[in-house]
This record gives sequence, structure tokens and C-alpha cells, in this order.
Amino acid sequence: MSDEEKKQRNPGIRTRVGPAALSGLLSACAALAVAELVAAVVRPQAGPVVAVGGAAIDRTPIAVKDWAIRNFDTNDKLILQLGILTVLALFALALGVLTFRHRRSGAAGVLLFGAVGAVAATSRPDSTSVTDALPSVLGAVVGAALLYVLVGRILAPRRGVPEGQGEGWDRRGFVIAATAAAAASAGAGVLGRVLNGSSDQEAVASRKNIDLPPPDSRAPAIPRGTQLRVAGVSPFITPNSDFYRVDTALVVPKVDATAWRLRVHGRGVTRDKTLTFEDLLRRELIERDITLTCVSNEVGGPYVGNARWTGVRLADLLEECGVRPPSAGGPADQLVARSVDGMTIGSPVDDVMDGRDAMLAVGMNGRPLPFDHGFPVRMLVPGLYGYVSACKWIKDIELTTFDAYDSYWVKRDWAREAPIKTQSRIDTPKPFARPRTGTVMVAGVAWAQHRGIDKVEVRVDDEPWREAVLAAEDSRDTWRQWSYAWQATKGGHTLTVRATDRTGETQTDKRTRTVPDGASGWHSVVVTVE
Ligand SMILES: Nc1nc2c(c(=O)[nH]1)N[C@H]1C(S)=C(S)[C@@H](COP(=O)(O)O)O[C@H]1N2
Ligand SMILES: [Mo]
Repeated sequence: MSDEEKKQRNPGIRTRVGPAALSGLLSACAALAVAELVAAVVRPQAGPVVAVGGAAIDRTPIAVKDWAIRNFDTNDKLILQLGILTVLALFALALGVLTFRHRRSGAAGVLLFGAVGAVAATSRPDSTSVTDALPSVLGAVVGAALLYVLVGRILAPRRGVPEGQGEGWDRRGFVIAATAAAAASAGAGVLGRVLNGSSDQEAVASRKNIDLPPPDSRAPAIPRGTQLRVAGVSPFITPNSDFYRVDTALVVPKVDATAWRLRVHGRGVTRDKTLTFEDLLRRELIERDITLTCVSNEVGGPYVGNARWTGVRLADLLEECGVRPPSAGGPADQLVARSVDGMTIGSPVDDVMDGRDAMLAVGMNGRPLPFDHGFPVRMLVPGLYGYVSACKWIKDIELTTFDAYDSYWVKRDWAREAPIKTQSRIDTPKPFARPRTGTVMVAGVAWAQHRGIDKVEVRVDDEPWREAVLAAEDSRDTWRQWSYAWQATKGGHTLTVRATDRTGETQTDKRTRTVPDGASGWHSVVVTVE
């Protein structure tokens, strides 16, 4: 058939490519809406966008991840989901056009996308059932069928007009079918949202119902003078709502505390234990101020925060299970914590059991843990970066060895063991600030958890180092504020800070990247005095 003949038989091809592409888009929307609706019933994390996003996060090279965290901050997850949806929309438009040319293969293409979603969902570490494939599979079947039907309308001649004659196609039928499809998808989408929300209700209710008992061992009162009266310095206690958040969870796990269980097992465990949340609250509760830091924190970065935590001493619990640290002849040197979302975090058993306040935390600044920070229970080990100590939404503790098992981040080139490096940060003045000449208060925080900060020094340009005034120390597990009254003179200046910890070691000026065991180097801020 010549092109001319084709046009005669199939008039208005051009005008119908648009509707065909639109059909692709509508079918994709319907597929996603159905998938989310099914996911609300099966498991929210089994939805295709979340599953593919999660798989992408796990496979993202560290450099890209660092770049994303730096540039999008905690919006990185939103950006990732928008990215996935944009790619899907482009493919959907193309599939619509393809279906217009080859009706079957276009629809089959939709099924192929469903297969990708299904594989991603069932291979997530938190997936325990093949039913996780259902959202993607059912969504794709509906999407493919809809695409087939819609494009059928586009290919069909207008009623009453014999094929090959006139320029008509079943525009009316298409518009009706497309409108119905759009309305049904919107309905399914909204229903999915509502159901999803209600599946969280038990978790939300369980958190509301928690009345944290007063701790048996209170944190010592915060000494006078830990909080400097300098505007712009980070508050000594970070409010929960301002506390940094770093994790791989696209959807924050919402765990029902009444259904939560923690299992302790593995090498050298003579008595396995499974604990409920109630069991934890019945134990002796300690309250401690601990500063948490992320290994991804750049010099001068924001991923550090200090809170008053309530929880159960981990070492006591382990001892009851018969665990001995390697230094006392125990067979396990690594404690692997697993979360409900499949994260694995490995800590040295010797550190956990050496007398420091390693804990299973249930409270943060007097409140049950926020969902973002690990409700109902998370681990904390003072002195270790979060990725080797601070498992949120914890559900399982396994005693093993570093030889036998690499945890999530260790598999991705981060160090097995990662004590927090001594660091200091200038909070005020801000970079490129324009203070007036005269006394300018330079201030910030310094941390060297479990060693303690003994000295902070400030340098203006290339002048000699001058000692800063240290705020009172709360504990060696918390950060410490510092300030320096600078007599500022007109012009551009570079302010630099460095800290010395209680072992006598001063921060090195050697700049290193965050990978593999945390950034080192001095924080500097450039200002112009007017
Ligand atoms: N389940 C889970 N726990 C996790 C993580 C995670 O990705 N998943 N990230 C860890 C890292 S890298 C850090 S720094 C801390 C951050 O805790 P926060 O978000 O409460 O500040 O949580 C740790 N615990
Ligand atoms: Mo981290």
C-alpha cells in the first residue's frame, strides 16, 4: 500500500497521533492509580513507584547519592519520585503512539513496565511475600486493557461512515471512554490514598497511646552555661522537628507499637529473646543526652543533632541473653541491627558493651520517638556514626562477626567501623555575611562524642590561633558550644575553627571526603566586614 492509499484508508493519521499519545498517558495514570489502590491493601511499600525508587536508591553510586543529598537535601526523595513519574510519562506517551501503529505490541509494552515494578517490589529487602507483585501486575493489566480499548476507539471509523470514507473516526466514543477512564483513575487514586492513610492509623494511635514512664536513671540536669547567649548558635538541645533526618526510606515506616517485636539471636546468644514494646517499657529506663552525627556530614554540614533520649540499656539486655563481648571471650564481634524496611546496621559488640550508654531508645526529648526518627524503637551508640549504630524502626538484633557479614553501607564501600571524628562548626556569622566593624561574636558547636571536647580555637585569616570560650560541658557524649569575640576590621576575612578532644588530639587540617569513614578538615567561613 502506498502512503497515499494508506491516507485514504486511514484518514487523519496526523490528527490522531495526539489522542493516541494521550491514551498512553491516561492508561499509565490508570495503571498507577490501580497499583496504589492494590498496594494500600497489600502493603504500601509494594507500590511500583516506591519499589522502583527504593531499588534505585540501593543501586545509586555513592557519588550521585552524596550529590543528591547535597543539592536536594531531604527533598532528594521527592525529586527521585518526580523523576520516576516523568520517565514513566514519557514512555507512556510513546507507548500510546506505538499502540496506534501496532495495537497489541503497545499494550504488551505496558505489561513489560508492570513486570519491572513487580520484580522491584518482590526483590526489596523488606518484601516477605510474592503478593508484593500484585500492585504492579494488576495495575499493568488494567493499563494495558485500557490502552487497547482507547486506541481501538481512535482506530474505529465513525459510526455510520463506512471504513475508508470520510475523515471521521470515533471521536465521540474516544472522548467518552477517555473521560470515564480519567474519572475512574482519579477515583481509584483517591481511594488508594485514603486506604493508605487508614493503614497507618493503628501505628498513629499506638503512638498517641504511649505514656512514657519516668526514667529510672535520669539524665543529670544540664549544667548552667551549656547554652551560650549568642544569637545564631545551634541550640544545645535540637528540637525534634529540627533534627536532621538521613535514611533510605522513600515512605517512612509506620509501625504499630502494639504489634512490634524485637528478636535477639545469633552467635553466643545462649537465651534467645523476643521482646514487645511493653516488655521494653517495663525494664529499667535510662535517660541520656547524646549527640548523633551522620558520616555523610561534610565539614560544616548540618547532619548533626543533640537530643535527650530515653531507652533501655542494650548491654544489660545482651548480657541477659548470654552475650559476652569478644574482649571477654565472646564469639561475636559484630551486632547487626535490622529494621522493618530492610536496613542493616553493624556495630562492634565491644563498643556496645564497654559501659557507654548504648541503648534501645523509645523516647526523644520527652516524647515517644517521632516516626521519622524510628518509632517505636531505634538503637543509639554514643561515639559511633549513625550508619554503624543508630538503626531506626529496629526489629531484629543478630550477633555475628565482621568476617561473616557486611551491613548495608559496608556493602557500598563505607568503613566497617566508624567512630565519630572530632569536628567543629561555625554557626555564626554565616558564610558571606556582612557584619559591621567592632566586636563580632563568632560561635558554633564542636563534637567528639564519647571523648569530649577540651579546646576550640579560632583563626582569623593567617593570624595565630586564638582560644575560644567553651560553654559548660553536659557530657562527653554531647556537643559543646563555643564562642569567640572577634574585633573585626573592615574588609574580607576568613574565619577558621578547629577543636581538640580529651585525648589531646587536635582536628587535622587534611580535608577528606565523607567516604569511607567521615569527613575531616577545618571549617572556614568567609565574611566581609563593612
Ligand atoms: N532503618 C534505618 N535506620 C537508619 C538509617 C536508615 O537509612 N534506615 N540511616 C542511619 C543513618 S546513616 C543515620 S546518620 C541515622 C540518622 O538518624 P536520624 O534520621 O534520626 O537523624 O539513622 C541511621 N539509621
Ligand atoms: Mo548517616
